[in-house]
Amino acid sequence: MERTFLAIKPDGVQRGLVGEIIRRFETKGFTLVGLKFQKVSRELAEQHYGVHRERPFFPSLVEFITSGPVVAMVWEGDGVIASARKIIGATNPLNSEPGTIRGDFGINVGRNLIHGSDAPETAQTEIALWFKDEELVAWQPHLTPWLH
Ligand code: 3AN
Repeated sequence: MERTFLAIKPDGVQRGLVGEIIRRFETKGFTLVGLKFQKVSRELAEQHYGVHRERPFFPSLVEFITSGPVVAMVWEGDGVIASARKIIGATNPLNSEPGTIRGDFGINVGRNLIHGSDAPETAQTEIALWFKDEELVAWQPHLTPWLH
């Protein structure tokens, strides 16, 4: 089953959008398999954004992602990588469609609320970078007996 890495960035946490953002993936039908709330070290930030190392905005990107706590998550489901990118919306919130997370809540490309892996290879790399195997929960909601 496909998995992706998502992180609610410090602006999403600061603005009280954690519940709203998680709700969108839950109600879509994807399965949460990993979740943690943490401050990001400079080392982790630089590894995570390694592909952007040469870009002019790299220092401010690292500065921002380490500036406050983030919610790191792994979500599972058929086609979750591409679907999550659609739910998130275009990189620049001014170009994101209404109905997407960035389209509904953002106006600034440097403060675009949430990160989502862009392909199977990056999803695998990012999940391994942010989570240990034992921090991920393999479960199938539809096979779990009703609890109420
Ligand atoms: P996405 O997050 O949509 O995959 P990427 O991977 O191209 O976008 O960029 C990673 C992050 O770098 C973005 N989420 C955004 O915060 C930041 N970023 C991208 N382009 C710019 C830019 N032109 N100016 C400032 N920050 C940018």
